[in-house]
Amino acid sequence: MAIHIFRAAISQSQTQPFIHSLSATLSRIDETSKKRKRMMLSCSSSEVNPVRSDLSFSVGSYLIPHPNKVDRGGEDAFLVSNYNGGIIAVADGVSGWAEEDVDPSLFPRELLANASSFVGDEEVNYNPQMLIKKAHAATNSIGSATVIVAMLEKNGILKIANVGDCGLRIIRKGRIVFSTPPQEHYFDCPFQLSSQIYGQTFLDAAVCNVEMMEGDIVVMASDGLFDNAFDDEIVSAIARYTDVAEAAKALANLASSHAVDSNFDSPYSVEARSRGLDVPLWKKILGMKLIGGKLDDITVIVGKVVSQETFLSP
Ligand SMILES: [Mn+2]
Repeated sequence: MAIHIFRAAISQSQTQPFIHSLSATLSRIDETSKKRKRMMLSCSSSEVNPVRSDLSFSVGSYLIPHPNKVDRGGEDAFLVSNYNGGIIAVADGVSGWAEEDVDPSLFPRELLANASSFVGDEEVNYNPQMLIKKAHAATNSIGSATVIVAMLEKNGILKIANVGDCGLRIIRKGRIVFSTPPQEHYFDCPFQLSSQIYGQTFLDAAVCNVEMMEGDIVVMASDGLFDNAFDDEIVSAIARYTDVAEAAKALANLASSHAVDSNFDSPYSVEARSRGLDVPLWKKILGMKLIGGKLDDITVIVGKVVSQETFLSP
């Protein structure tokens, strides 16, 4: 209940620009504005101590490197910060740089180390697109990476900026209510921030804001999860865990088991076939098809939205 009292304190004009146009979100705004009116009446009594309910993330993470890259820890990087309501980010180093004798893990790691140092920056102003801009500008390593950043405001607004094919799902009451679509030039070539002039920039980021509710679960991951696990599998796995660290580990293990399974018809193989990629014709005639998981680094961050009541001095 406290959350509604807090919402009574913020005006419609302050919240409206942040609202993402999800129908689920919109119906909730209507509901909230009715409750807001009711709560404003009940708050008017001088005997009631004001209570504020801040939303924040409870976060668990898990990374399983590509089987051939275990010794170097893989080429994904991730960031978890408790600044404000919480910041989570994943960057996935583009592996093609290994052919140029460049360690593909350097760029994403430096990118997110820089992002970590800018989380409270005045110019960033708690805007994930600006955080990407500043972190990218400060990165000196050669290489490139896809990156996704999500920042939760204490009022429940989740701000997301995404360049490439890392992704994020929001699960509410056992259903996915929001997904980020991947951005790519062509199959298997995602948008990417780069040390080179031809790469994408913060201006290419897909940006959106979603109003979160207490109990919502965010699953943020590198493509290693989404290429190997379907959304319904992710939702079922999440439903089995209350602990976010265990949930992240379970999702990473699920994707990892599919990645090494040559008989699993993964999201990656389904997508490849839909783009016209398949086994040679003679194999097709024998009833064979392109199938199997995709070996990759797998990084999973699970964030649960929790509320904390703050009793304010009268
Ligand atoms: Mn990857």
